[in-house]
Amino acid sequence: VVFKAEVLSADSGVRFTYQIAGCNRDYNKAFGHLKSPGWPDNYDNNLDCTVTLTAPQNYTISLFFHSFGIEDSSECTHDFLEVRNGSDSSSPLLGTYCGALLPNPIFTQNHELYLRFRSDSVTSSRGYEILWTSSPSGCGGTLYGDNGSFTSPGYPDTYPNNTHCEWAITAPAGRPVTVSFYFISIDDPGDCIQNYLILYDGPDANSPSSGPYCGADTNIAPFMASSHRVFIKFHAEYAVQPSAFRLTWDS
Ligand SMILES: [Ca+2]
Repeated sequence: VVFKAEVLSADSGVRFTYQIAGCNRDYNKAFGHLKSPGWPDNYDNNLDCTVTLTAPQNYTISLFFHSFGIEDSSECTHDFLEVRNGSDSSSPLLGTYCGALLPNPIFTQNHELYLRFRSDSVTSSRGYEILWTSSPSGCGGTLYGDNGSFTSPGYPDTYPNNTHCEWAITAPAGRPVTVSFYFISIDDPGDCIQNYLILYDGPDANSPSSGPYCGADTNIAPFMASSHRVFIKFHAEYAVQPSAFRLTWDS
């Protein structure tokens, strides 16, 4: 804003008021990052925001909660985030969330999600940071952002037999990515041939690789990439034992 006055008299003045434009959003893309209004500050009172995600036709969406804090109340009647599988408020309800516990990821059966975030007139909290991606193969996709997390399909439940997922992490240019093994339990006889996770230091599977990883090692050192891009391949022919993983990244 530039204000310029040639002549000044005693009762001159200018005053501005502003308000944040509406918080409704519609995204027509395959991946993205959702933050509550005002993030990383607490959200405001009296918000009612709807967000629709529309991935390409024939894709399914994975929604990963990375950070979460919404005023807790019985049955989430005060503040809440509601997620529906479809394009509007009458689509099937997948969940209504509040409190401080990180919700489990959501995996849709189609390419549309409807989210509504509502806050009442008192008590706010820090809000949420959510990552979403989509792909035509039921799992995997592009993961964009300076930090985030993602999981095996169905997490925290066991992934299905014959699962093959590929994720491509892209952080802002100039920010090398570090991937941490928050939780990993990949059922395998020990040779990591039928069921495994491989990380690549670059944009695709032609880049130098790290792994394969399998088993339930709780002490795997973080994977430090040399650039802002990491490619991840997960392959599982079967799971006999309960198996799942969750990885996080920072840059
Ligand atoms: Ca509230």
